[in-house]
Amino acid sequence: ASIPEPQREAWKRAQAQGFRGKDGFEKELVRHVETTLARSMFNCDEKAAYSATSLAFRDQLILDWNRTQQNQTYRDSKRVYYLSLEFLMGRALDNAMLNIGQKDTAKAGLSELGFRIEDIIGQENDAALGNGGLGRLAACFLDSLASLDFHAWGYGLRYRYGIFKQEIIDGYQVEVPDYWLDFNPWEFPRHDVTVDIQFFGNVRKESKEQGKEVAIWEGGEIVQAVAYDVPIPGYNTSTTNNLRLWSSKASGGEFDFQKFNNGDYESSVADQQRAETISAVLYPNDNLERGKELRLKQQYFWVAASLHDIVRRFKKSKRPWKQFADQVAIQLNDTHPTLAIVELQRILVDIEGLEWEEAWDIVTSTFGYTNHTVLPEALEKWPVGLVQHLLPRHLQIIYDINLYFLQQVEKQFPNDRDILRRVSIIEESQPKMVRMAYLAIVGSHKVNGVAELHSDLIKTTIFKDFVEIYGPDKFTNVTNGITPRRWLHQANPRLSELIASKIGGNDFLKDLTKLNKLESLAEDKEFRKEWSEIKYANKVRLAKLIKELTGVTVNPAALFDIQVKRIHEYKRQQLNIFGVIHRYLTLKAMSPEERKKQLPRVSVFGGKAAPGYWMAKQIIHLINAVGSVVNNDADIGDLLKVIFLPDYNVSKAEIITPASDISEHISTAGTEASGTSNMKFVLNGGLIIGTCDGANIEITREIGDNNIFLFGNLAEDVEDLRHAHNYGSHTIDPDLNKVFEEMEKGTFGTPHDFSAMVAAVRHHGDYYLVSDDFHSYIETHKLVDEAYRNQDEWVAKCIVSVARMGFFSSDRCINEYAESIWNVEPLAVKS
Ligand code: T68
Repeated sequence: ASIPEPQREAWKRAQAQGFRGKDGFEKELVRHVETTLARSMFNCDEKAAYSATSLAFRDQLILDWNRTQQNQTYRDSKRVYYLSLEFLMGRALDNAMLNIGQKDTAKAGLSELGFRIEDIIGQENDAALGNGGLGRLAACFLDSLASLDFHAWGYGLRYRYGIFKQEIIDGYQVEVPDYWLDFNPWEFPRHDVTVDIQFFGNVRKESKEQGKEVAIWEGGEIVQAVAYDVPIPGYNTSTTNNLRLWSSKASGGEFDFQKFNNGDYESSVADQQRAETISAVLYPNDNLERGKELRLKQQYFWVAASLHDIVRRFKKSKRPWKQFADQVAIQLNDTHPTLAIVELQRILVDIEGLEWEEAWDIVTSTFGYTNHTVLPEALEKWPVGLVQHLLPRHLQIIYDINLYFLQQVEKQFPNDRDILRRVSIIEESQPKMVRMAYLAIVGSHKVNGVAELHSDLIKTTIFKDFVEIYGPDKFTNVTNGITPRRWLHQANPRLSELIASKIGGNDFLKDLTKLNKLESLAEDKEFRKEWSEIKYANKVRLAKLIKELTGVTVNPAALFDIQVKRIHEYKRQQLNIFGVIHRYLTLKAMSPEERKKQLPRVSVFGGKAAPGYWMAKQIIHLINAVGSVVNNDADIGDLLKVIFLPDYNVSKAEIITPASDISEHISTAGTEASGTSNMKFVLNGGLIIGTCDGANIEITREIGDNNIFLFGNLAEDVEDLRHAHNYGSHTIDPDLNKVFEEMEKGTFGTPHDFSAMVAAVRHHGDYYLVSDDFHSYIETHKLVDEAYRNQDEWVAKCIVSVARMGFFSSDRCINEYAESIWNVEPLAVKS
């Protein structure tokens, strides 16, 4: 349906143009208020100003976005498809303004019209389509892919409800639904891009010519997938990539008219609602899989729609199938999209008529799989019966994949029967289970972990047998990274500006290793002063947020100690709060004179607990209970404040991260695959206290071990310690025991409320090694206090650390994926 050649000149004369300068921006803003929104200067509130500003910037983005998409089609180069069930994007407007390079223009324009840009930015709901690190990583990757001019698309689900909003009521977490779509200018419904997705039904075999059999999957029900596209602007480039999110709808329009006309109105509406349920809500668990049918439906729905789209795009190029993997790289963000492997095999064999081996070759060359955890409770498994019921043909294909795979293993290890049981994609348990990680490994050409220690651990523990089978080269490491655009430039504009002014411009935002030019300034007194002033201002900004959200006044001159991340026993917020209680008891035991010599501290916590994770909710309750005692204790005053910031999310992280003096990354060694907030905090000039876990180890290597506070047992000793707890003796650290005794006295409210947390350490094997690490944790915090007293040295440490953080850009990370897994190169839009 393209415009005929002779008419294209007229088209070009009429082509849309972006706005220029402040006046151009104001004109567009007012136009959107007055026409798009049908309002006027007499009823333009901040929400309306936000809407109009977004629409003005959206217009700019669309132009680049269209050009990028046309260019990518025209060049017909290999594309990367990033399949993730979560994209934790946060807000889009600020990011769009900065990436386009027009934030100052907007600021001046808005101010002339009577608005403060911060207030306008603050009107936007976060796009919170993710739980934590895994979802935020996907968002950082999209930013880097676009900023580096890679031809890449993200595919995800358009949840009507993102991660729940957290309220704290009487010290307990209460979940409130996150209905975020009432006005979302950043998405484009593509009602013309739909895919019918089949569920249930049965499989029939039909004989074809030469005794060939084909499988026909028929019956069951159809749900329609509708595409919603979100533009992803690169920084300082016109490349604007696409994130396609699928929304579910009853097939055949609003509802079944046949039923409706037969008078069965209720059931036609019920069908519609059942279809819409698929994309209704994000599952709020991080690092836990609960095996719910609706979750499997979500996975297949999204995977099938995405693959249909990818295959359709490939077929337009009229290339032979054997070129598929030269044109398409699909990265699986964890095992959630593993059914894509089965679905592509089904398309190639059942629909396109390829032979099994030829198809399987294409499939395995196409996929890469990223693992994000070694925690057994997070490894996905689906009951065979459930898969059979929902996706009968897919189960057959899974069995065939497994059969071929096990035959190969048997040939390779003829005298080892047990290995077949161990590596089988089907776990022979009661009920039988499909092991998704194994399926993902067998169906991919590369498997990667997300930090060095983690990638080593998966090779020696959960995937050990597969290293024997495939050899070590199939397994690799790509250490995570973060985008410096959002996590430095956007979150900490003053620091970004200071750095730019000292090292000769903004280039570091696209080549973060350029930060190393800062190192020589660590000894510069004047520079250190400017640096400290910015940190202080960021702490004032956080103190204001704390006051707003909790009513507690904190002193910005105190040491800010922050732990913000999902609440999980393995992340050990309990260790932190036990440490805070210990500090409180120590202060209480001091004379007033002695107390005066102590360093004031603010302990900040934030993070959501999965709604069904009872122990995590107890931890939140304890933090709040300790806060209400400590914060109101006149003996203590400013010496210690304990804050639980409700509803931690991306936009709050942008305020919290730049304000830390020290942040906590204290997981039991070997449990946190990487962690990414550790990188964000150091990049913003905060030091960290942490265990030898995940990316902490590589951060230490980069910034130097004198610039980080490491403590605790090592991963290699964890197993023995756990064994000793269970079968030997387990004496609780005496200082920790005092903390427990205080809790049992009722100092922080009803002791019974916390008895399970105490028992987990004392009587249930202390699986997370809280007692084992307690002493070294407390001692290390003393070192933190001491170091902080010497502000000159402290600030120098911060500067040197920032200077050495270049490695942790998600740009480096994406370049590694591109080279070692996807085999793609960047291609900028021709201007
Ligand atoms: C995180 N995983 C890792 N999972 O815990 C973290 N899980 O160490 C790592 O830095 C990050 O991934 C990025 O690699 C998660 O965030 C989940 O959120 C999740 C969600 C659903 C099911 C299982």
